[in-house]
Amino acid sequence: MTTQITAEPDGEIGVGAEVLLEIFTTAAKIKQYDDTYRASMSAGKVSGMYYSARGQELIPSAINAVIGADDYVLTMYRGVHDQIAKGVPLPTLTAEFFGKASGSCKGKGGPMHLTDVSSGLIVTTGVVGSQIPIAVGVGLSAQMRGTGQVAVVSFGDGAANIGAFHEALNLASLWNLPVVFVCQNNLYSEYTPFADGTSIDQIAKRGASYSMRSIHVDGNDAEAMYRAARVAVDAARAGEGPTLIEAVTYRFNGHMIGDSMEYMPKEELAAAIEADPVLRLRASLIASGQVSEAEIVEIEQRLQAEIDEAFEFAIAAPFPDVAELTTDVYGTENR
Ligand SMILES: Cc1ncc(C[n+]2csc(CCOP(=O)(O)OP(=O)(O)O)c2C)c(N)n1
Repeated sequence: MTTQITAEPDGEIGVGAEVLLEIFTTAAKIKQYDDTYRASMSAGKVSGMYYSARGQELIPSAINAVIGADDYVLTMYRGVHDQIAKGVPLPTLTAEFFGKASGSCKGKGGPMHLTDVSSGLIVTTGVVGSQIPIAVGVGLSAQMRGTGQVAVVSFGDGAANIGAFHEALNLASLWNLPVVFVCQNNLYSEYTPFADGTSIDQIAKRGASYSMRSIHVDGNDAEAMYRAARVAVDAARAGEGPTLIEAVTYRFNGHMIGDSMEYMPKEELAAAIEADPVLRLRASLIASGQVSEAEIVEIEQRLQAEIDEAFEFAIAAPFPDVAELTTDVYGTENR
């Protein structure tokens, strides 16, 4: 297996206008959902924990254009973009965020442990990096069952510094598992800049050291991100083992809502927002002449109606009964 780090994923892979529109539609849904969530918090309509992934939308949107409904996604507290891209229905997603009984985990998972097995979104975790070895187990299961399914696991640059990341990459490579490791490097780990907490300039180099196909890509470039996902998922499905993708991106908001963001240089943040990947893709789609602005506006209006409906449903939904506290504690109860 290659130990070379690919900077430019296979340029031969064509990315047609239809695929780009699909990526844009998913990304716009994530962006608008996030905008609505933060506006609802500011207006005092909703409260609780929320980890915005604004700025990172194109990564799961491009991956979603490659994987199927049967494939698995594992993510973390900053996982709203991964959850929406995987197709978790917005009403059950939003109700779970608000801790309501009609949420995907009956309100017991909340934002940090949101799971929706029927969508293939099988793990969200608040314990940094703990989803990475779980993905190895999920990949092993798919391999043993011979289903051709792929497990895609997202995590941040900070998570790539925990021991479990290294154990997971080692085993996945050794056992040739169908796992795609996606490091969404947003250049900050909580309040620590990437270079202050990581001993290497590219996380992708660590994949190469585990004899793993490794790709370093601009996660804000829809075409490059699609090619990276295509290479990794096709290889996993073909029995050619795991890939580590390091997708470089930037988060537009603080680690969590209420963060003063003093550790992020103002000019750096302003430049990232100026280069908003969703708006850039929107503009390039219109400029290419394949889609008109009116068609894009129609998509955005349809998405907003869907989002507003989900928020109204979730806000009005009841909280779980206190008797529910002791149910669903053991998996056997559901069998
Ligand atoms: C095991 C563990 N250690 C520490 C924390 C506290 N913590 C929460 S988020 C975070 C930073 C993670 O950064 P990164 O993996 O880069 O993800 P990002 O939030 O940037 O997307 C830390 C250290 C935690 N939740 N779990």
